Amino acid sequence: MTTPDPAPAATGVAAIVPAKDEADRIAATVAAVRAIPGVDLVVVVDDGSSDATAELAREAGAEVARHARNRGKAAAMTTGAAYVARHEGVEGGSPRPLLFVDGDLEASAANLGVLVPPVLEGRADMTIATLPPQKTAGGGRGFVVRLARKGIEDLTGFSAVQPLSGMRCISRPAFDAATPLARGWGVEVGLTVDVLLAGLRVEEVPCELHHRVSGKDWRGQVHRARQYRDVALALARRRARRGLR
Ligand SMILES: Nc1nc2c(ncn2[C@@H]2O[C@H](COP(=O)(O)OP(=O)(O)O)[C@@H](O)[C@H]2O)c(=O)[nH]1
Ligand SMILES: [Mg+2]
Repeated sequence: MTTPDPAPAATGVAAIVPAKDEADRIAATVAAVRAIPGVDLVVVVDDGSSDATAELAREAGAEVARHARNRGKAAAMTTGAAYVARHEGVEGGSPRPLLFVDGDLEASAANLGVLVPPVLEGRADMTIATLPPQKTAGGGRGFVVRLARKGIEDLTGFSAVQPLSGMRCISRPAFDAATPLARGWGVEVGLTVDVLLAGLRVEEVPCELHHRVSGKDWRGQVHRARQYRDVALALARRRARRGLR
């Protein structure tokens, strides 16, 4: 008796861009992501935008999934992954890894190519981009970053340089290990913790990226407050699951 051959390894990745009101930046981001070697599908998930994000993404060559109403970043990522699963193009092969990309990176998104080979070649289960200092300073004092870093470290022993970075390439088994995703802005911390606790390998990779930095204005403050709430909730849930307080 012969054992069946394992499914051939995936040769491409599917990019997912969760986006809300990114009309100014989405076309440049999509164009840059489409040019990354190995990316064979770009799905923009328009999360109830009130601007032309969806149309501009489609014109730039992305496929678009829409939420009629805003449901948050994690829900958009889940919708994107389900879209990819429904349109899986690799006949009989392993499901493609997913490349998550924020919509506000514009041309610098092309530099995300470094995240792909470690996952496609099976050296890592999830790669995470770390960003260089940005051209403008952020408006926060790093409370959310420190909460996230310490929470991840306490649960897993892994010390993340940039625990909130949204740019990640992740194998499908690793993605499944983190499903259902932590809600809202807790999604990145949830992914890191769940993938590590599943015994899988996470690697941070420096990447030349530039995005819109949240400032000191009220929008920036509200964004950071929501992030703090969602990160704290994601960590609390995971501590509770392990019987920790
Ligand atoms: N799905 C979804 N994505 C959002 C929402 N708000 C922002 N985004 C996207 O999430 C990504 C990161 O948001 P951003 O404002 O750049 O946050 P920051 O990088 O943490 O300052 C971008 O692609 C945004 O378009 C939202 O309400 N829902
Ligand atoms: Mg950003």
